Amino acid sequence: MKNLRTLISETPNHIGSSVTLNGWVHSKRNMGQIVFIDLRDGFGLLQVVFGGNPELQAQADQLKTESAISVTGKIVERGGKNVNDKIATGKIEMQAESLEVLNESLTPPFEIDRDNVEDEELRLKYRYLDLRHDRMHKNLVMRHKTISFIRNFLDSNNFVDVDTPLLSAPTPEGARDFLVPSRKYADSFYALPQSPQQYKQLLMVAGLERYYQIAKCMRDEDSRGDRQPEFTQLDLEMSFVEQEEVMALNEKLLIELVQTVYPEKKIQTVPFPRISYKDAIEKYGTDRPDLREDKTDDNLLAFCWIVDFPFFEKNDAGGWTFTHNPFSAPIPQHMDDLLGQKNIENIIAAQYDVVLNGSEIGGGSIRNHNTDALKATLAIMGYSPEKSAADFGHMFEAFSYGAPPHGGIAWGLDRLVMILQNEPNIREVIAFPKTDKGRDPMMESPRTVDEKTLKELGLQIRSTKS
Ligand code: AMO
Repeated sequence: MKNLRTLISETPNHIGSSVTLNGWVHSKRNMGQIVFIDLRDGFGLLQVVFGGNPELQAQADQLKTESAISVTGKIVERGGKNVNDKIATGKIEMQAESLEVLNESLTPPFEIDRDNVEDEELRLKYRYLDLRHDRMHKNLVMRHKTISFIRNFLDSNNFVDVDTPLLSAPTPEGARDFLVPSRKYADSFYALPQSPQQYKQLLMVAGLERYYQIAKCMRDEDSRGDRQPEFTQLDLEMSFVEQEEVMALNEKLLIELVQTVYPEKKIQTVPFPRISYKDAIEKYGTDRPDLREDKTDDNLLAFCWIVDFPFFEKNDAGGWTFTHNPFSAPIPQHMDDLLGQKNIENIIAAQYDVVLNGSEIGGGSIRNHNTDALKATLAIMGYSPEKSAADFGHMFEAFSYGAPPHGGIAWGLDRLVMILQNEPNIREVIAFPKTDKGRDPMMESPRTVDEKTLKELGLQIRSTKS
């Protein structure tokens, strides 16, 4: 009978026994008398030795790298000088007794065990091979550990994970919406959410009190190193809270996350420094300063909070627009100015951003839970009562049923994991990202669709040139 499969990470517990390993041919060396294979599975790497059996050796010599194989043999200790301290299983090896090729691989378009492949298009076209690389594999595992820690922490703090719709309504949240044409309502569109902002506030009206979600957000904006059209937030919202409580909970979560999942890293200053927006701009010329005392240290984390943001700023047309989102409240002492629509340039929002090593990794605010404050915000921005009602009528209505005071935050999870993993851009920590031109070369998206589909949706392409 065939052995049950053993994971490579478990092989040190099987010295002296015969086991079966499944995995990929990481590399192969033919030394004449002996063929060596480095076998890789999802959990480790082990040297497999084919010697003493010419038939088996010839079979091993035929193996192509990256083929999926199953190999049975005895786990033995390596002789002193053959120990490889670089890998966890470097003190042992397998003496192969039999070999089965489960699926042969073509020659990969780039070397899996390489330091870097410059061609981003090629990497993304063959992302499933790119992800076989140890560094990429680790990035996904650490991303998972980070999310898993967050979930456990929030779970033990009475947060409820609620998923909210992806087919939503167009909203003026700041970026451009991705639209989804509706077949049943041929002149109408859903929009993919830029964030679950409105839903999470509606969940507060619904009495959830503490909500979170690892949420997909879609924004039709140009990609950059730290920006993707589709990204992931840790989104959370709390009822009956003030700014201090939201900040304290998030600071605790970030500190415990680092201590548990990244114990080798050092947080430069605890509690996190708090800097007003005005001071940050004056002193550092940016609202996301990099406060690290030693920028060459991969393991140094300099968090800070940026607070006291101006609520409004002038837009290109000379009118007022919000700096964060229209749902933010002013700090309590500026509520009268907001309601009276006066002193607009001096109104400070109850908003807080969390910055890490020069990157904005999160932002949130206390919200306007009463309709008058939200209406005043929209009026300052030049919305007519009709336009306000058309865009936000459902929020006004919801808030008029005893909406509790509430506030929250969203972290850019990809950005946080990028920094924790010392990666230069967020594509390295996202399994299937888009290129910097917003394309997926593997799925070939976006794509054109046929005439019949367009017709069903009531759409007509006017021109392929813009
Ligand atoms: P905001 O728009 O500031 O707030 O987003 C929160 C955090 O999400 C990250 N982020 C992005 N990451 C990758 N690609 C992008 N295109 C991208 N855009 C934003 C940033 C940012 O700090 N609903 C509010 C949150 C709230 O008020 O609770 C919101 O979405 O790290």
